[in-house]
Amino acid sequence: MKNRNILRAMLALLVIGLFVGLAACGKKPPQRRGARAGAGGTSDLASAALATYVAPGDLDEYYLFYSGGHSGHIFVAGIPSMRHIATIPVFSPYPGTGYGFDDESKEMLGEFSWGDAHHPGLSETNGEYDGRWLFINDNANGRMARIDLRDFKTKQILKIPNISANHGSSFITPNSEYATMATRMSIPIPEGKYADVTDYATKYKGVVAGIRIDPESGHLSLAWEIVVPPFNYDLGDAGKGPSEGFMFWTCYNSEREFIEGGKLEVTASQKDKDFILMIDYREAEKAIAAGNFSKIGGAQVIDPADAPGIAYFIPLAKSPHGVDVAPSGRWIIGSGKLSPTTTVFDIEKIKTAIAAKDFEETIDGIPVLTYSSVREAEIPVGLGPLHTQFDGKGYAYTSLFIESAVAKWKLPPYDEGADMSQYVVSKIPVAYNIGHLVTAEGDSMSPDGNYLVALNKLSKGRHLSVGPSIPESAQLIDISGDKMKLLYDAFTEPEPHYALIIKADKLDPIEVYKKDDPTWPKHPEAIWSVEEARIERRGKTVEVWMMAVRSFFAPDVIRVNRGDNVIVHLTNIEQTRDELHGFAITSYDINIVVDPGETKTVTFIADKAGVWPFYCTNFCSALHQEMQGYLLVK
Ligand code: RUQ
Ligand code: CUA
Repeated sequence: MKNRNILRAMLALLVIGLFVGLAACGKKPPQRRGARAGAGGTSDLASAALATYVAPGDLDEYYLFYSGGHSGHIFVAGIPSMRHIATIPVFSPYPGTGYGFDDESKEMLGEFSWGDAHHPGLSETNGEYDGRWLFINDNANGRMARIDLRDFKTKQILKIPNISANHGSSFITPNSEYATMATRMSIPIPEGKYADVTDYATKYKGVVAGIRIDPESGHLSLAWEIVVPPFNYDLGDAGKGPSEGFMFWTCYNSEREFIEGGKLEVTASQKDKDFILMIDYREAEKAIAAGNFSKIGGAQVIDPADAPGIAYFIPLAKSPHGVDVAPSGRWIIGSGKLSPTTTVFDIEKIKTAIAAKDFEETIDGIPVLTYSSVREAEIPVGLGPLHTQFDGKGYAYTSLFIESAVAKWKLPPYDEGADMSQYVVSKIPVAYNIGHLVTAEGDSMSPDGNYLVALNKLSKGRHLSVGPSIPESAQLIDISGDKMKLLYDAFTEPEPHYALIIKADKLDPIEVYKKDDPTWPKHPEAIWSVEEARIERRGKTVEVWMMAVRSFFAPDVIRVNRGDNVIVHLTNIEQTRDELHGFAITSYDINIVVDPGETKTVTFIADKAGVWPFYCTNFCSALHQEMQGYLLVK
């Protein structure tokens, strides 16, 4: 850290020197870096440069995990440098790490070759990120995945029935008991059942689910489902502190209709209010234990009409998007996209209203709490409020899509009868049209409040042009002081939705898979010496135990007959960090990568006769080019 401060001071002198130099030289310089900072442009380039500069060899303070949207991946960057350091493939194959080519990852991907990764969720202990697992939802195919943060690899993809387009996911409860899932686009359930859209109001259903997380292994399994009216369940969050035990989802289209040709954007915005759905998951556990459910599509599904106390609706300004629980757990913040305000609800008032049966109406067995009884305040944050994050110092930050800005505002308490606009303390423009935003450890019970990343939907040319499809933009904003300051523009592949920021020292990833490490399951087909390398034939199956080490494969010739079923177990016996080997067979569409100490299996039919070289794809030594062999198919 001290070295870094010295470096920063030196850099400051350099930057100042550069400006003086430019001013002194009469010739007009080429466009200076930062000259077009524009929206959210910082007035102080030198201090922004210092704040984001991570010297060569120095390390970032935080990890940023951003979802890759329909690329199916998660991107990893460092903060404050915003340098991209890794891509974690989740729902889509990724040749760079051989993901989706070996038997295990292929099986995990199942019938799908892509997914739509939206909301990463970090495992928590007592409401704090514990750095064990990262979860992410697939908005397209009713799935959720778990990534192990010891090796940054996807370990499980769980598909559950009845959830159609899982968007309100994956939000994690304070001790990682559950992750959430929810239907974004209602359908008749189970999937595969037919009903015309003209029967939307009665035959289509939404479903929300609790996904159990095994406390030891992180393994995901379906715990319960609850059938809910055919609204569009959008964003979610898990309660904490006084709201622990509850899950929240916003929903739109409480008009519960899908009119052919009627444009959902119009038909779903008729009513003045939509809702936040609130689920008491301890009641869900009781209903399951009492056998109070029916089996639909293989899942245990609870009907709230038969389980009073399990579900409530909280009215909210129409067409809401984000719902976020403040660090204390007391305040539930919901934003209606079409209202210039964000609404703060009080969990204490919610509990009181439930106890007093203070309901406006009941929808499909779900009581609607009286709005005026549970609302704490409406804050005039600005146009198009979407998502809210927190700094741990009593402030909230709401993204304003239409206004292209972030509003910083104060959480309760508020003075009686006060003009609420005074609590919106500052705003910063962003470039442009912000969707999600994330603060350092912002979903935990003690956010750090140093940095905020604005995940913008449109960047409109704040980078070299790459044609009509331009990168996604993420802006790093300093929120450590009273005024928010723009520090840096970063860009990624399509398409980050939500992101999470965790302190770097909370993660301690492994460097190699140690040969005798008891904490990793031993691969049953691993081999560790040339002597163990072999090929065995059983009928039409040829099984190969192969090892890779700098810079050869053993065996390096595989002889088979056309039509044989070939199984290759490849172990990389290196125990040195970053000594990876690849195994690609030309024209066979096979490309696996093994990390040091890792074993992977690939099974294929040798359906092309001829001579097919295989080679190592990862540059591993000076003689990497020589690391090759032959698949001979007679
Ligand atoms: S969404 S821009 Cu998938 Cu989270 Cu809000
Ligand atoms: Cu092994 Cu290149």
